[in-house]
Amino acid sequence: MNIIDEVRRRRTFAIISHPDAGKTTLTEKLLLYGGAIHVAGQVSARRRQRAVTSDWMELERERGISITSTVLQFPYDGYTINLLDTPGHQDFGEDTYRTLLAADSAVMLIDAAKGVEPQTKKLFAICRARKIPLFTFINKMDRPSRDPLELLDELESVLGIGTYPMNWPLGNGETFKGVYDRQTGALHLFERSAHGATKAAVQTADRRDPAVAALVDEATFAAFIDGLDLLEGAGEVFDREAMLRGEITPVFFGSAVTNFGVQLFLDAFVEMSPPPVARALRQAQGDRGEAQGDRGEAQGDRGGVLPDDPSFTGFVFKIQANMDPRHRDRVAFVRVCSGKFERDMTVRNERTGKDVRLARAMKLFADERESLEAAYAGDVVGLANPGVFAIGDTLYEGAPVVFPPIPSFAPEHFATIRSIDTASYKSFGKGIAQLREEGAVQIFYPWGSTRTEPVLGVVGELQFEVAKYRLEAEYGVKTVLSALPFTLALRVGGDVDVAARAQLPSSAKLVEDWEGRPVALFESEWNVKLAQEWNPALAFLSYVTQEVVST
Ligand SMILES: Nc1nc2c(ncn2[C@@H]2O[C@H](COP(=O)(O)OP(=O)(O)OP(=O)(O)O)[C@@H](O)[C@H]2O)c(=O)[nH]1
Ligand SMILES: [Mg+2]
Repeated sequence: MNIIDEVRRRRTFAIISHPDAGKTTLTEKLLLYGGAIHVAGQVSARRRQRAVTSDWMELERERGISITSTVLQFPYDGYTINLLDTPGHQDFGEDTYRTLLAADSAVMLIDAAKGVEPQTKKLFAICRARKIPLFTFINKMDRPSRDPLELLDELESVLGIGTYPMNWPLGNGETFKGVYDRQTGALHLFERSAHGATKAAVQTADRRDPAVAALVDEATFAAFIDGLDLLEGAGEVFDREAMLRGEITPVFFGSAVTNFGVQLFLDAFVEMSPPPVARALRQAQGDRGEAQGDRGEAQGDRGGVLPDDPSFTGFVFKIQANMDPRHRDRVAFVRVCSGKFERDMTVRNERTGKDVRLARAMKLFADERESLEAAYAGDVVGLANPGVFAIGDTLYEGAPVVFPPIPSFAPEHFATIRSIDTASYKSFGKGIAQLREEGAVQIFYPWGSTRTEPVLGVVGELQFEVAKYRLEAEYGVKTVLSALPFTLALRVGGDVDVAARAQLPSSAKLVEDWEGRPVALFESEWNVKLAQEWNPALAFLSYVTQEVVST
């Protein structure tokens, strides 16, 4: 098969939503119907029950929440699917943000009882900014739900996106009996299987069949028929181009936990969702833009690197250590953007300018991995990372290219962290370095210190807890954290010696970042203003590399 055919078969998407809408549960069921697993696990598995595949981290299983995004690649019906399950909690929003950069489309989950929730709104804004196609799955229909028409209205009014229901639910909660597929005109009735752990049986029937009316009470049936009549009366046709531009979203109803509507969704999704498209390059006026060379110029007007360009390009969007605790490995996640990736190939890392031989490449399936021979645009590849890759690195063969930088979020919470046991100091240092490399925390040190007591900076406080837990579970280091009152970290621009002697308000603190650059920590904007007045030769600059739609 040639590159064009391979690219056409790729579907790379992220599942996003407010916490608890059922992303990990839907992921598990997509794996089940996709034939990638045979028995689905539960998010909060009791002992001896199977736990879900994508929440592989011990703390995730303990808490029943997702903390880090997971990549699952599997074949389905002639397609190669790269499914990215993301955490919903805003404290892990930076990880979700980076993962969205690797996706070509997104599936937005809505809890049918709750509608559009705050975190969903923020994640939607990111998808909108990237103009990626968005699919909507209205989940938990097995529980008492809001009126489906009202939910569609809310998507339109709160998010400002057009909706096109692909199917329509019959009942909700106890009365939820199935969904009517508007494309085929078949009503899919489902039976609840034991804990939804295996595929549910499906029968189809005519929607006006008296046997269908007999399944539910009169009011439920009437609401179902009325809703459908209203939709069909409106006479809208599905506009695929508008979907590809992110202007309308196809909507599916279902219940991930009981498997209702999962197969229908999967089949429609692989057919409707887009394969990888051209990837934008960094703007030429950017500081390293000149490195784009011939390819950037030649393709600039075509919107960047084309997925079927024969030369390999890709970028690192995530780094994760210890997915396999026995091997203490460090893995860099690379999104392939063009060409053919082959094991043992040599590529250039644009940031370091060095050539790297990619000897250990992996196909990713949560914490499991297989060795990989080849990959194409859309695929996410795991590379063993002995410290040569960082988040945002562009890898390429042939003419130089640079993908846009991956912005980091501004930390808002700070704490000093100390290893309780001085004997474990080496492991402590290793753990801290790794968490920094993953972007799980930001690390600062008191200015000019011996770098023994780091200051952690995080976007959300749960990240402190994860750092502490992982240092102990993965590096055997018990730590104590002491909260600091700062809320802002600003880079100090100007002469370094002047910065070192800067006159700061007593509540502020001068620290250095990992690279040794001066950074000032402040409690309030007011203090930043004072510092600026007192030090006219210095500039107090945002620590983040680029403005992002903050989650
Ligand atoms: N009744 C019902 N419960 C569901 C359904 N889907 C998921 N749940 C439950 O909702 C809870 C949260 O599910 P998860 O799949 O972990 O949600 P998530 O969106 O991945 O959550 P985070 O990753 O932490 O943001 C779990 O207890 C699930 O069993 C559903 O269709 N119906
Ligand atoms: Mg989850």
